[in-house]
Amino acid sequence: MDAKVVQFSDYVKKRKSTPIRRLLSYFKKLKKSGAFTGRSIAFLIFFVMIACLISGCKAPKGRGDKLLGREVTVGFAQVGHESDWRIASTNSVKQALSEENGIKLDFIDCDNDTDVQIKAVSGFVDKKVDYIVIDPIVSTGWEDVLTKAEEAGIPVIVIDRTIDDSEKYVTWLGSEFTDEGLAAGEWLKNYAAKKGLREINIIEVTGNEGSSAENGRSAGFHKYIEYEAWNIIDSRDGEFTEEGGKRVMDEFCEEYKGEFNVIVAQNDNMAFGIMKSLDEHGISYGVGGDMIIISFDACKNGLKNVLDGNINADFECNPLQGPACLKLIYDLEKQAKIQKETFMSETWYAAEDIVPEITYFNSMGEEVTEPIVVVDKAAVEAAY
Ligand code: GYE
Repeated sequence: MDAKVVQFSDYVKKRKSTPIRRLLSYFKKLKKSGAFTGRSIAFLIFFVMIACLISGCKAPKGRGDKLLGREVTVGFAQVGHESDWRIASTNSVKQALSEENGIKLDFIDCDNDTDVQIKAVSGFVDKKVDYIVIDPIVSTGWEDVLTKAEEAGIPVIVIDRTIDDSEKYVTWLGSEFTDEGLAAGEWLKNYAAKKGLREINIIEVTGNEGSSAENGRSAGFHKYIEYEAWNIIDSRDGEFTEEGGKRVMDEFCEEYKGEFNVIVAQNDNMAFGIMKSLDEHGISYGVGGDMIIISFDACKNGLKNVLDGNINADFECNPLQGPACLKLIYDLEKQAKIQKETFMSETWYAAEDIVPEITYFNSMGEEVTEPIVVVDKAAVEAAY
């Protein structure tokens, strides 16, 4: 047990024993004085009621009835540490699933290795943790290990990316990636119309193949490529990293120089690498440049680049999923009914005030109108 847990149990002890101790000392005094009268018994009952009320109400902020009544162990198999988004996700989960909140977290950074991730989950089952949280690197290959968790009676919570080949998890919490891609397509359609761009020739740098973030963003954006008959020059995997974005863009600059005018980066870190490559190849980009850059995530440095006019539009993906994940665990502890899916709310950002809003059919087939927020200093400040 480490220092924090000791402090926590000390606190519980204090809360429970104070009124009882007071009651016992009152009893002793009464016994000594031989004063067990009707009046003193009535006073005693009144005192007991007040003591119960006080002990019930005096819980400090953030705890009280949220306490789990037992230490809950949670194993979290995180994707890795490839991007600003990922770091924010890890911090958010670690902060929420803390000992202060009654949770002992077993965290494994799987470093983008799917075998490591399956082994991590299998290991959590062997360790008999109370819950398993998975952010799946890829969306397939899960049935066996999730069956093992189910047979051991361990509920699995999936966050961020989805698992598409097994139903053996209790709930999922994350973003609608297809909508992010659709929104990006609708924004580009409107932006190109306002700017009078006749030809759209796209270079796409995707995230890890097989991840639901990549699948969804590609599926959404490619609907527009199809409907609008835009040209897609090439598409390659930049693994969601700055180095990957730089490497792929270097290749594209060599192979297709002068043939493209739109670059889609499926996350901000790859956009940073892409911009480095464009600088080295003497290609201008952003507001007033030769390339339109579209990115996803909207992390702090991403939005700073939008504010500076380097990235034209950035479609947010919200990594701050820790508190909602904690709430799901509390609900499961209370055996409350929980939803199979929870969606994070997200904002679409742009550098210029040219497309104030977009209207499109989202992945549920609903027609939605959403604002495009022009980035200012406050938006950068508030970003993760
Ligand atoms: O966009 C990227 C990260 O799964 C939504 O993974 C996440 C993606 C995010 O590395 O930056």
